[in-house]
Amino acid sequence: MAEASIAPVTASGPAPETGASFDAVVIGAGFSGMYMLHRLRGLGLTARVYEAGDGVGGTWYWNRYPGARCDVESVEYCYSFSEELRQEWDWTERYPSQPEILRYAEHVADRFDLRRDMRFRTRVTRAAYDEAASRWRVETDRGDRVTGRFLITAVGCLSDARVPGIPGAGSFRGDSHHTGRWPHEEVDLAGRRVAVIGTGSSGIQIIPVLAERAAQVTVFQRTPNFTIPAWNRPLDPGYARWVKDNHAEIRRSMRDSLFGIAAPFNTGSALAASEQERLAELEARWAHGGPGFLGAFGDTAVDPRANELVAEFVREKIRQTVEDPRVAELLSPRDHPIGTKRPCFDTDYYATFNRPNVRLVDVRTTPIEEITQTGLRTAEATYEVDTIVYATGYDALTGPLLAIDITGRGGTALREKWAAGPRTYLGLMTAGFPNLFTITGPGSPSVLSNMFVSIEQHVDWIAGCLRHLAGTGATVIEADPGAEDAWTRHVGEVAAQTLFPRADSWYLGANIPGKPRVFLPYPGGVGAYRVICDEVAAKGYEGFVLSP
Ligand code: N01
Repeated sequence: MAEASIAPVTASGPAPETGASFDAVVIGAGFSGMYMLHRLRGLGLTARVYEAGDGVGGTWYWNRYPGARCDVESVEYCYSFSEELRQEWDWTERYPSQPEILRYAEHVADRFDLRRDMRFRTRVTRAAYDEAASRWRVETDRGDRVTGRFLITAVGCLSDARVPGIPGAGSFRGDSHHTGRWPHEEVDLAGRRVAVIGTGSSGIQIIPVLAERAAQVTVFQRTPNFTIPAWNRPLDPGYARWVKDNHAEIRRSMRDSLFGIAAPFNTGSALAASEQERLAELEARWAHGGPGFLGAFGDTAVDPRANELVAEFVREKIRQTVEDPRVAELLSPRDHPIGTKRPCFDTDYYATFNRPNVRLVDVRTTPIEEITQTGLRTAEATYEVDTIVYATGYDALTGPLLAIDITGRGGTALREKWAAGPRTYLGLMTAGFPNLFTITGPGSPSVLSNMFVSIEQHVDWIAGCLRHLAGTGATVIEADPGAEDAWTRHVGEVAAQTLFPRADSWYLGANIPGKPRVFLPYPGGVGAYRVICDEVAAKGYEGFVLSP
C-alpha cells in the first residue's frame, strides 16, 4: 500500500457560488486566514475564505487528540494586533490545551465577525492564473467557481496528514485514527488495547494520556526523540496581568528573537563553560521546562561537541526516570543532534514507560511488516490490538500547497516548478505565480517559530504590500526569478551552517518517500527575517516586479 494523505470528509452546506469575483481569495480559516481576512477588510477589500473544516481554527480544529496542547506559552501563543482582544481574553494554563485554543479561535471569529466571509466544509481544489484578466480562477470541491485578484494561501504548514503505507492497513477490523484527523466525538478507550505508531510531538503528547485511559498501550517507535518537560500548570493570574501590562516590550523581544518566544537564549558556549556551570544552567532550564531549554548555550545548534553535551544531559535524565535500563536506552536518541528534529515538550512522557500497561517496541530493528485484521506483526512478534493511533506526521509546508492544483503563468503547475524542492522569494511569493501570496510558506521561518509571530508578520507585510500596490496604481506583483534564486540559495546556505541537515527530519522532507531533500523553513531567526522583509518593502519591494 502506498503512503497516503488523509483528506477530511466534506459534507453538505450552502449552495456553491459561481461567477463571483473578489479582491482576494484566501485558502484556510486557521489563525493566518482569520487575521488575513481582518486586514483585507481594513483595507476596504472584498474577500472570500474557503476552509475544509467545519469551523475556524485550522491545526487546532483538526488536532483533537487526547493531550493535544501547544508547547509555546499561552500568553505568547496569541494575536497581538488588537489591544481589546488581548485585554479581554484570559488563558487558564501555562501551555494552552487544544480545546482552549479552539475556543480562542472561535472567540476571535465572533468578535471580528469573520464567519460571514467564510465558506466551511469547502476545499479549494484548483487555482489557475488567468493572464489576460490578471485574476486567479478558483475552484472548490463543492462546485464554487470564483475569481480573485489576489490568491492568499493560509493552508498551515502541518495540515497534510500522512499515514505510512503499511501492508494490510486496510484490513484492520478495529478503529484507526490519525492524531491530525482525530474524531470530533469521544473515542472510547476504556479497556482497549491501543497501538501508537510514531513518537514525534503528537505521539509524545498522546501516549501518557492513552496510558491512563486504555487497558494497554504498545508504542511502536522507529526513532526516539528528545523531549523536555513542559511542567504545565494553571496560569498564575499575577503573571498573566504582568504580561498584559508589559505587552509592548514582551512582544518586541519576541519579534526580535530567533524563534518568536520570550524565553532568553544565551549566546555563551557550552564548551567554554565549566562542567559545573554547564550543569547548573541546564538543570535550571530543565526545571523551568519548555522551549527555553534549548537556549542554554549559543553553540548547541552549530557545534556537534557542544550539542552532544546537551544531548547527554537529556539522556541522563532519561536513565534517571525510566526504571528498565533497556527501555531507557531505547528511548535515548543517538542518531541526531538535539534540536535538529522538532524538539518535543511533554508531560510525564518518559515516566509513562514505567507503567505496567505500557510497552515499547523498537521498529527500527524489527520493522512493522504487516497490519492484520486484529493487530500488527513485526519481524519478531504479533501484537493484538483494538485501536491503532497513527501519530505519523505530515507532508510539511509544501504538502498542503501542492495538494491544490495551482497553475501560474503559461499554465505552469506549481507541482512542476517545485519538483526539485520549493523555490520562493522570502517564502512569500514564487516567480511565475503573480499575486499569489503564501502565508508562512517554505523559505520563511514558519515552523521554526512561534507561529503567531510569523503569521502576524506575514499578514502585516502582505497588507502593507497591497496598500502599496493600491497607492502606486500597480495591480500585479510577482517575485523576480533572480531574487528568488538568491533567496532559495540563502535559505540552504544558512541551514548548512547549522546541524539541522544532520537529522532525517520533516524540516528536510525526509519523512515523505520521494520528497526532495531540501531544508524547508528559513533558519535565520524571525528577528533577522523581519528586518530583511521590512527592508525589501522600504526599497519599493525590491526583488519583486510590479506592473499596472
Ligand atoms: O509528526 P512527526 P507529529 N513506522 O513527523 C513515525 C507539530 N506539533 O505529528 O522519526 C514507524 O514529528 C516517525 O518516525 P521517524 C510539531 O511541529 C506540535 O508528531 O520518521 N514509525 C515519527 O516518530 C511537530 O514536529 C505540537 O523514524 C513511523 C512519527 O511517526 C509536527 O507537528 C503537537 C512511520 C512522526 O512524527 C509533527 O508532529 C503536535 C512508520 N512507517 C505536533 N512513519 C505542539 O505544539 C512515521 N513514523 C505541542
